[in-house]
Amino acid sequence: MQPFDSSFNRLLIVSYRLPFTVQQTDDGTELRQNSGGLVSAVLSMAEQMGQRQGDSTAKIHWVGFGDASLQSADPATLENDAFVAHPVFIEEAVHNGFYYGFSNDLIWPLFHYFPSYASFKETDFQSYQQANTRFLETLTALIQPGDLVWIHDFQLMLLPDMVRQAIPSATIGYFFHIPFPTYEIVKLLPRTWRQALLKGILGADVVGFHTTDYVQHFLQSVSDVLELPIIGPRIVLPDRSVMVGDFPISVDFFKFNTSAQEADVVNTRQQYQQLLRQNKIIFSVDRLDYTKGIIYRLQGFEWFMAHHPDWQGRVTLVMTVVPSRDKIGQYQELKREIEETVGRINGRFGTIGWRPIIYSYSSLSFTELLALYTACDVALITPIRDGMNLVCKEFVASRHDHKGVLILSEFAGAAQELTDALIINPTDTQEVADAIQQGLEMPESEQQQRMIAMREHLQNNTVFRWSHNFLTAFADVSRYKPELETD
Ligand code: GDG
Repeated sequence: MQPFDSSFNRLLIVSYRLPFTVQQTDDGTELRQNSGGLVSAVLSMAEQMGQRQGDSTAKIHWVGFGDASLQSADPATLENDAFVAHPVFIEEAVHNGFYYGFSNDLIWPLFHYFPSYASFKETDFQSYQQANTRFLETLTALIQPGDLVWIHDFQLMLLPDMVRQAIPSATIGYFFHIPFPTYEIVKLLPRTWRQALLKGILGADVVGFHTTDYVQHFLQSVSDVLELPIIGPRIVLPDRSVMVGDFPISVDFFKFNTSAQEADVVNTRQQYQQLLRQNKIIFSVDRLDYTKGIIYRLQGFEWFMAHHPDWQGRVTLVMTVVPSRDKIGQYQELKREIEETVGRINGRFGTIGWRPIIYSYSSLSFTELLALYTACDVALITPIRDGMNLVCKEFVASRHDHKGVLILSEFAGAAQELTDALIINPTDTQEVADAIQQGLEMPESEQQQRMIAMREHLQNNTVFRWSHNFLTAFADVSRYKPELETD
């Protein structure tokens, strides 16, 4: 990768979550850094920008919500070798309306094509505005000339324009991690809300989505709602332009590839295989969420069991559901439905010596996750909608043995890239069942051929390339003169 032409002094990341959580221990405050994709990408960007860990002037400043654990912490302690955290404190009632209300009860279901789950409340929109303003206050106290501000995700759609109004010369990037839906869905938002949200995003210089479809949907919404001219990937405003592009996020390929070969992962994998008595393993893991298609997945597995009795006793579905948002009624109901369905399938097909589904409602350690990625014969990933889906990319990156089959929903952003997976429609029970059969019976030579192609793609398109490409887009923006193209 060519180093990007960086004239930025500092990187200011803004996202709902901070890069670490704070734990109070007997010795004082301990920071636990998250290992998610965004944190890895940002660390690598810091290196690319010539910054060095341990150099206090080169740390990355990260603005995010200050949860209860941060409220009692001494602000001077909120930094580690890589990051300085700037918590945004928001009073509980406003946070509830902003986060649980507008973000998770309206934008999340609506933008994942679940309009009937969406709750439209004026008070939630007001909380969303107030919370975005709180982020602005923390940010404006921080920004210096030459900084690059990179804002993330659907909780902060109003923030780019708020920053633009406060500091017109700021350099601002915005990345959207969930699907951007078709205009027909955006139109369900009240007119003033959809105008405000789109105008909010257009405060950025560069706006990124995972796929070209999301880019097209966004551009069409901007054209219809705000009636702004669009030239190629650029939205033309009176005084500047906004560059919109697809930047598919990815994983740290080398980390997964290498860690999957480490002794503790290999040992854990062997233990699992022994426990399952060398049965074939189908694996799935996702947060508890109605977007992840967990019920359809179970129905596909049930259909497969019913129509392929020769596989009974020879295959196990290991399904981990990671607790998430389980204080919300809809999620509690989904959990109940999943557990009822698992119980029914196990009751229908199980025997004294064999359980078709091993289900757990818990999270896995990194070692356990890698052990299951590498132990399984089939990874069954069936979201009804997913902006990208990193689990499928992590599975492929872990398969240094070139074995295993990926079954992937056509509605995950990743399906645009991982075309050598068995691509299915998750609501088509029979298609899912057929893919399970095809995956379990696929000759090793075909597994290898498909896996190698997908691994090559991921090796060339890591999370580091994602952030690199996003930052490189700023060079085009600064050179672009709208009047040259509109003439
Ligand atoms: C949003 C968008 C988009 C999961 N279970 C365990 C565990 N995980 C880790 C995985 C993966 C991450 O969580 C999940 O990432 P996804 O991308 O699949 O899904 P979301 O959390 O919904 O993320 C999504 C993403 O943003 C990035 O833009 O791809 O579409 O919805 O990294 O490994 N990790 C461990 N134990 C678990 O049990 N250790």
